[in-house]
Amino acid sequence: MTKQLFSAKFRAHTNIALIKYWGKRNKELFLPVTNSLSLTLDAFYTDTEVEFDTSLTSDVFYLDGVLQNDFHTAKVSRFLDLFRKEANRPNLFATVRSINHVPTAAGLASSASAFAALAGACNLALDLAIDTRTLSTFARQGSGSASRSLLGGFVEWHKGQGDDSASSYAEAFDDADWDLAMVFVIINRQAKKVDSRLGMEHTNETSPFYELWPREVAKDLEKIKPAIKAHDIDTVGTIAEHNAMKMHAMTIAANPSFTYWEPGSIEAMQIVRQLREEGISAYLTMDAGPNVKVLCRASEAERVKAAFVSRFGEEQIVIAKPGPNAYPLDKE
Ligand code: 2P0
Repeated sequence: MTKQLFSAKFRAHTNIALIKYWGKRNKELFLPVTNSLSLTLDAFYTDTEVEFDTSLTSDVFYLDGVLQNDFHTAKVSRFLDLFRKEANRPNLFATVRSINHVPTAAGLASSASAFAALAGACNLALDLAIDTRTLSTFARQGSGSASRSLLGGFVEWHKGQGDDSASSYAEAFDDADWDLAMVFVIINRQAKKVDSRLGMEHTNETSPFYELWPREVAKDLEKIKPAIKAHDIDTVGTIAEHNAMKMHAMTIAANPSFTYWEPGSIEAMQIVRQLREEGISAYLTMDAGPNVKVLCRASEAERVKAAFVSRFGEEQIVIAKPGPNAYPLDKE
């Protein structure tokens, strides 16, 4: 029988949460404890090509040109299963080639752009015509934050109800078409020590402060949404910074305690506070890694960058602007 190929290529950008996702109520379906709200950014993205091939007997996964082991391939295969099921083709395997334009696993959300790009590519390759809202529920099941990377600008991921997968989707909250940037201070490009999935689970199970988290997130969301609509960077930044600090405080209070912060992270935080004392609107957020991201005005981003360059080096500081929806690419 002649083999048949169904292929497509997609690009998705990373996103950084201003109101964080930190805990699942259903681990199998990646259903979160709270809503979260992010900004998609242009500087970091993943390009993924998927080629379903009727002659293959198992999936094959290349990341940045390197053939991946069984452990990493199994994660991709479980994700491809969602699309095989949708297409009613349980035995149609694929070669996945993914290029990360993101320092992988350094707290720069590579899994978000990776699973969003793969979801987009599978949908197109198999001609499934899944709408973006539903596709975000698929992306979510690769990595929670991937649900938000299908969309550009400010994005809200709704926690949904009970065990209803369809109710936990991401949607555009607002475009970010104003004087806004995020400056990335890359403290460490190495893979993080505590994987975010394990870190959030451990925090959820052992931190006495976790029970406060859902209420804090609800309050922060209520306050940040009108501030985003009003383009009020100081209110947006103040709420986002406090939300991140509350997340990191929970990890310190976990038992055993842990933190994603490194000495360089704390130095970067001090520089952010110094910038504010100088009258610059600069607010930090941090994720499951040591890197510090600074929300600021695009018109002041070069000045913000300059404040970090002498301590961390030019190549460690990246200015990002709001990024677009995920989109298809021409195949090579
Ligand atoms: C976020 N993070 O909202 C939060 C804040 C990190 C800190 O989503 O287990 O890789 O794959 O759903 O999405 C990183 O966690 O976790 C993350 P899984 P994910 O961006």
